[in-house]
Amino acid sequence: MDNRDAGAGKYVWKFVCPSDEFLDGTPEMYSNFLAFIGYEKYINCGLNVCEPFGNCTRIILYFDGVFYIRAMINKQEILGEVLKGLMRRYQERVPDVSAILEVMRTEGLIQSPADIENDHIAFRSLGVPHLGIASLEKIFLHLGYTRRDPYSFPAKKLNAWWYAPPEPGLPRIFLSELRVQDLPEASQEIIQRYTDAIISDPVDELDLNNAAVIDQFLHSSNWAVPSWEDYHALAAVSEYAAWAIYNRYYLNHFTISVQNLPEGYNTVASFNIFLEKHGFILNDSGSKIKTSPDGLLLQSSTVARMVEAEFAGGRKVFIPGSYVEFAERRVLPAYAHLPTAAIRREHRREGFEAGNADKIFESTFTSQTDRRS
Ligand code: OOG
Ligand code: NI
Repeated sequence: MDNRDAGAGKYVWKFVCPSDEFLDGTPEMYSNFLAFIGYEKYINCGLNVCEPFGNCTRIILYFDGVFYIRAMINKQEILGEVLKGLMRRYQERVPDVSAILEVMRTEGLIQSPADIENDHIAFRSLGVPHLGIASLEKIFLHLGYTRRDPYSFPAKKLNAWWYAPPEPGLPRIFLSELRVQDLPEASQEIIQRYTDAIISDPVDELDLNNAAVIDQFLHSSNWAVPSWEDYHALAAVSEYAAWAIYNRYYLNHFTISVQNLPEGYNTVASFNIFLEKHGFILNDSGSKIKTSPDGLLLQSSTVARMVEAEFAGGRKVFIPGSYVEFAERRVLPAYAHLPTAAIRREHRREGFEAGNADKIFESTFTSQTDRRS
């Protein structure tokens, strides 16, 4: 297979037509046939290319007696589908998502959920060979994301990177991984019992031009469902490890941008008051508002709700699921003079902050989730 970019956000995927019968006809025959079923013909670089109408993405072309099928794929469309799939399952699993969207709507902050800007989404992973950030990031790099800055969390034994989206309207991505080799021997052994069978990067096996394939991968497992005993033993050492081995690549959180909400709700401080008035419980590790040293990135998050997990052998136990985050990105001093209407994403504080993130991770830790009961 030969993959290459065709520019302008389009992706060309080319392979020799697998069907021998295509090799029998003349170019004219196929041209006429394709025109008959609605394809438009034009000549490009000496190749006869049949450009499909509308949203149809398959192109058949012939050159020098060899036939190719070309799928012209818009990466943005694939990314849109992948994000939709992630959000759908996340919303099903995290009742706070729909509940927050509903109170935002009934109180007139938004007309519909589509009005919300998603600041970022986050995934967790296990840093073992063939998994972790180096594996997971391939999906998002392929779909147009750019790797930006790394973060280190020595006490929690975690690494992270953030990724900028191909377009400003799309969420940033925060990927973290557990430094498995830094855990005590016994915890490493537990994790390896699940992951040792993975001898190559599973993302390398995926057709990354197929949204359904990516969606399926992100919501299925590369390793066996853990036993309660293993989950419990890992949680005693690293609650992140326990979360990741059970929940895998389920979305850890999405993040409501507050700075563009109506006056009175457009700061994390005021939005927190709104959330608490409606009964949502916020992570108070450090403090409810996590503020970067430059004062320009403020974040808060709900405490993850417990979800019923079924462990190997059928034992069912409630464990921390996913949560919702809120972010306020203030205008950079260099753009302080701009009128509000002229402020766009590039005028605001970018990236993340290790000090904030360190506390936000605890949204799924029992020190926080116990506060719900
Ligand atoms: C990620 C915590 C960090 C942020 O925005 O800094 C974070 C996690 O809980 O996996 O989301
Ligand atoms: Ni976050």
